[in-house]
Amino acid sequence: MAIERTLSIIKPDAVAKNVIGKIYTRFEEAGLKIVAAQMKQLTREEAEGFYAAHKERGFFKDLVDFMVSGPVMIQALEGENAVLKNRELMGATDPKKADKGTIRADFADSIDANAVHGSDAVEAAAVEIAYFFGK
Ligand code: IDP
Repeated sequence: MAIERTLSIIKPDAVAKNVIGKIYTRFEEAGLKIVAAQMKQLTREEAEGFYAAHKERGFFKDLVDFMVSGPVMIQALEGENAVLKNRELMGATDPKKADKGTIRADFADSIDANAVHGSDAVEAAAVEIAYFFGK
């Protein structure tokens, strides 16, 4: 299986709940290494640029408002099959639909405040990692 990298963001709701360590433990226990990390208060421009693919969606403004509502913890994760593995750890976008034991089922409150972001493909991961960490 290929060694991949993926971008993960612990969103403002989960940072405020003080569960960064618990989420990091899940990454580590699944064999994903944290190879870069930064805690950051996103600007509106950064949040809008990051989610540019969603800019025509009705929830875009709410999504940006939420992403700038407090600091986020951004990390690049590396490991076998990292993109899919992280998506499995995260669970479905809507925490009500997320499988038991996933990060979103355990730590998220709603589809807006859903605890984590994770790249959805290897190509997207490369773009997203470069967005925050450069080449
Ligand atoms: P993902 O984060 O599971 O990859 P995406 O479809 O890429 O989900 O959506 C990005 C983010 O936009 C979601 O994590 C969620 O916070 C927000 N979002 C997606 N769909 C909705 C919605 O229908 N209402 C409100 N927020 C949404």
